[in-house]
Amino acid sequence: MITEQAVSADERWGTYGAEEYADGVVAAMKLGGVDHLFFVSGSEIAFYQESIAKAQQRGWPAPKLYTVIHEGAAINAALGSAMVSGQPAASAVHVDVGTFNYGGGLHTAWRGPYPVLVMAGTGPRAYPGSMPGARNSLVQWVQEPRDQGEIVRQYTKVDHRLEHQDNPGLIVSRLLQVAMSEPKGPVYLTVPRETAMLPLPGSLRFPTRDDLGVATEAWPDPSVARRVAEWLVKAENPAIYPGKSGRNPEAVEALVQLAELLALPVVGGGRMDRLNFPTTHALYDTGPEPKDADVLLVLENPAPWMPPRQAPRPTAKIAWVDPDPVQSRYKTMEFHADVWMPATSAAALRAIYDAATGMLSQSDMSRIADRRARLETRKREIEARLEDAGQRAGNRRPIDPRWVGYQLGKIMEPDTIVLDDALSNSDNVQSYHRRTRPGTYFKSGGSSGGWGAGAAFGAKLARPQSDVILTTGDGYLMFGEPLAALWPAAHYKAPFLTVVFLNRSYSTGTTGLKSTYPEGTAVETGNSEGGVFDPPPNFAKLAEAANGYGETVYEPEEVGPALQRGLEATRKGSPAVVAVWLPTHVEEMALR
Ligand SMILES: Cc1ncc(C[n+]2csc(CCOP(=O)(O)OP(=O)(O)O)c2C)c(N)n1
Ligand SMILES: [Mg+2]
Repeated sequence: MITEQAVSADERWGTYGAEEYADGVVAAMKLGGVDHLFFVSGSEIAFYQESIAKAQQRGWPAPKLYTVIHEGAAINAALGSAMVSGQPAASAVHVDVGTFNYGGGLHTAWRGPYPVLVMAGTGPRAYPGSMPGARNSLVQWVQEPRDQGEIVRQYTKVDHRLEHQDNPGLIVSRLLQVAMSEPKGPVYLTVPRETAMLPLPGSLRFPTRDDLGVATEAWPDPSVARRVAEWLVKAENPAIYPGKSGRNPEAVEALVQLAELLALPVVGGGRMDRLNFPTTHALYDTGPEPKDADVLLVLENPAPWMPPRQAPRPTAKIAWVDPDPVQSRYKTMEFHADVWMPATSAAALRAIYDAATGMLSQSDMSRIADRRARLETRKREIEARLEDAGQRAGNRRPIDPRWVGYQLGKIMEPDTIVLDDALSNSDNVQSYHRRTRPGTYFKSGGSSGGWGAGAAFGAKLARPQSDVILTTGDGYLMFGEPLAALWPAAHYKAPFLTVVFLNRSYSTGTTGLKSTYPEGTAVETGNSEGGVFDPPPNFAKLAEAANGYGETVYEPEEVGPALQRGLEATRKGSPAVVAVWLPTHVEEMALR
């Protein structure tokens, strides 16, 4: 028996029921804000099941454990839950092999970035019979890597292997503290079975995440905020380029305030990974190209323009806001800024706003009023053009992908959450979704295909009262083991609608091939092997295989009704997949 004194303890810490180390791990997770643990079975991680079952019976704190059937879906579900709730989520999988199956989800967690606790068991190494949890299967000699943390080290803020001298509650709280402090990001914990099963005397004293304390937001130097405010106030052609700032709803509010005060257009599209600004607002997406702007404010956007073609003029003033100063998580960076503001967007925007309010002269205000009127007119023109293009798209046979975006816009409620993995069709989704509320539009934040279905499941768990719609390329959907996300969505009644742009091809292997080798043999001979998968898998049947609702749509007039049927199915509790049959990228190139 390990006495309480044997585990590090401080009198200020709370005492929680715990009979073995695993109970401390589980309790600290829940007390640290983790409601959802996405679990993929393994012989080394039965302690999570046992500990959570025990906690449920005894009324001890524990996250809810969800059975997920592939590790990629599990980690992406954790990302989806965390991005919607603003709280951490967790996943637990089998040893090194389960960790490998996290796959591209680890990249997404890091690049997103998402505050998630990513866990795995690790092969027991105690001599058989020598202690609880010791080796009892031949496979355990096979699954002991030299250093399991090394697999994920480039993609996490910190990693740790739980050991006997650790206080398990403290370690989990510490990991969650790190994950949740800016710049946020994933943390990795491996738990050897012998350690998980170390006995405790019925209770454990440890600090929660909040006892340790999550760092407050970094606030910019007021003199720097004043300098940026001066540039923006005096600018002729300013613009704001947000990327992920909307991950914090308060940053959306602060951006609206500043943009309205100075009539600053907010540029959308591109790397906009969150709803950063209401898309129906007159200042949304009416802004200049970076090369035409004289003052540019960049918010948590790793690469806002393509150099050198789109780069701002050398005389332009650039202010760049990011909680990770000079974006140190990205290696090669030729972007320069006149000031780098190491702050969160909400804090920087408020500071710039406060500084700007006190410095507006009469002539500034009249210049700003003129710009506001100009941008309002431009917005009305853009909206009219999009509406016209959307309606005209409905006349085309085969189905025009724009028509799918246009019809989707018609079935969404103001609080509908859109997860956008639509790749080459993302513009068609963004043009019509008309999202205005923070937390209603998400892209993955990374570049790994396969995020969408798992993330949509996690998002629905985190916000069950909202419809959740995943818009996805057919290729990206398949990267995400969709069966593994749809099955738990059906099982746990956390349904979402998947809208598949079924163009039976990858833009990378078709239009991308053509732009890489415009005069090449592959294009000349019409050889698109590697880029086209036609006839495609039957996605409607895939939905049925996961106990959900599915259909494939071939005619333009069927798109709207089919999307509506899919949404109705989700409202009745079933995940739904509506695949819209489109020309392949090769056929589409010939049509245009
Ligand atoms: C895991 C993973 N594999 C490969 C890629 C490379 N990739 C980027 S875009 C793309 C095409 C995706 O195809 P699809 O989802 O059908 O979208 P479409 O190009 O048709 O719009 C691919 C393969 C990736 N980003 N992630
Ligand atoms: Mg495709």
